Amino acid sequence: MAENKMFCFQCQETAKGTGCTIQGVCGKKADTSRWQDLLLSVVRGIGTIADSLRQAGVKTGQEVGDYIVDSLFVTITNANFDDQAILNKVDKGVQIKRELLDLAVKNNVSLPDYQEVKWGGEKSDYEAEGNRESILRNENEDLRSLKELTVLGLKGMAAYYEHASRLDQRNEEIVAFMEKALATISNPAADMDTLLAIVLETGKFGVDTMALLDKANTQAYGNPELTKVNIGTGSRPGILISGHDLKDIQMLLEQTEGTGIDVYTHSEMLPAHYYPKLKKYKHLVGNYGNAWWKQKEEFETFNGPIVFTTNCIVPPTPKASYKDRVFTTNASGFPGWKHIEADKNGHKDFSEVIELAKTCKAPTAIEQGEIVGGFAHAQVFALADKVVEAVKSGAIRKFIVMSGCDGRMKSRDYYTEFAAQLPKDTVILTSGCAKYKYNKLNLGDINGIPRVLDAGQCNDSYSWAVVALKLKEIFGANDINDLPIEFNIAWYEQKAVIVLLALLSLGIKNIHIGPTLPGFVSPNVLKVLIDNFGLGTITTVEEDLKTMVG
Ligand code: SF4
Ligand code: SF3
Repeated sequence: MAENKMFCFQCQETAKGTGCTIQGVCGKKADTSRWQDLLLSVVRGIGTIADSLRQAGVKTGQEVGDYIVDSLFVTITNANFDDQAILNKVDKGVQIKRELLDLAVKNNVSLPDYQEVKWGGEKSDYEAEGNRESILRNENEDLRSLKELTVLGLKGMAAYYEHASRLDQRNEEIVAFMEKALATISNPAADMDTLLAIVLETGKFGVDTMALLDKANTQAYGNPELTKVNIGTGSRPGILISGHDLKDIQMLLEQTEGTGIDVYTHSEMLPAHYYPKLKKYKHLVGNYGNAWWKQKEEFETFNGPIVFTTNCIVPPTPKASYKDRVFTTNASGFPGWKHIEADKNGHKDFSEVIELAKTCKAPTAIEQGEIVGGFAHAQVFALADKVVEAVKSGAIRKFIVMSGCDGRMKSRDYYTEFAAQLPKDTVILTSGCAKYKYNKLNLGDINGIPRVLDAGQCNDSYSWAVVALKLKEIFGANDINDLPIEFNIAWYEQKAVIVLLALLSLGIKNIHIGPTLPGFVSPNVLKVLIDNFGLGTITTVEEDLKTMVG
């Protein structure tokens, strides 16, 4: 068998469902994969040392937590393909680690002797350390599975934490947990029970992080409200903004106001339209295109500049006409694309993007019409009487949570068919880019309640947990699992992992995940998840309709 050039199994599209070993299906090269492995090893080292210092009562400062968060985010699927940007993060991490080691010596704090702590950080050893610290360093597949489940959950948590922190919401307990979890998975002696416990605790902190981001977003921009979003185009040049970071779209909207340039959202930025303090901008004209994986065609016809605030980037083909008009910011990056940095006050200057937009044609229309969204928890509560009445009268038989991710696999057509074939007395609760599989189907409404309720981005799955807990209270149910709610979650990358772990930590059982089970869950770990949580995958639309709706 050919030797592995790399090993990555973190997303749903991993080669053969087991792992990418030559090049990523996502386009990630073996070198990039090694530098990500190296960066993760530096992060584990820093997390372990910071955890020991914290236990000893020694303060480490905000820079350490921010570094851990940002570095984890950089390694999320489709976030950053730029080797130099990753290596710069490694350099910074080595420096932070040395400062923490000095702090430990000064305060007489003894540290664990794990490889991640001992590694000296010599540049000449980067390649060897990256190779040593690959995912396959853990030989036992069950221990590896639990460690990866933890770190992949931490990546999703880090992404959400970073968005919240950019809106000045931080939480020291979440950072402390991240450090503890990184220390736990660095420990070569950690056993199954210890690792299982840390996986479950990751879910608990996942809920806290989603709550933190919900607070950050709603305090900054108001509660999402029922909104119709135009999917057509205007006649002026436009800038397309993708990813999840609302602070970025806010700054872009402020800087484009009065310039004659329109702003369009793409993929996971669609929910920006639902927030009162963002939708007030008249030049936020619509949402262009679909989920991330269609970008290669859609960016061609958009004609103007594109700004990536986070994942999901698809590497362009050499012939792509748009490749000189793409910008990245935050944890995202791609070689050759200009990266916009924030100044020390968090401000970003988008003037280069705006000037470029002025030289571009208006977007070519690829669709016409509107889609409806904005059903986060506050908007659903505003309709609570109507919803409760519809459930009591039997007008609504079931809610199906279909949150999560979209992706390019043909098998995801399942979600379009499942949505289309759901009986007319069911309502889909969605969030994340999974919605693009069915949000243009015109599934109608039940007594004025749309049959697809979109809460927002993937992190807004939190809204469905809040709504479920509220319904439990209203209906006086003993158990959240007694409610007429089913979970049919589509996953792709690591934000969906933290959403899943968060739902499990809330006691939600019998969640179906698809289109396939994760490659990083070993058969024994899967058995634990099935036995304890009834976790399952999807089968056929007909079978699953019978199981979930009856
Ligand atoms: Fe493969 Fe997914 Fe990893 Fe990319 S992120 S290398 S597709 S497993
Ligand atoms: Fe989508 Fe990447 Fe996951 Fe935020 S943008 S849900 S896949």
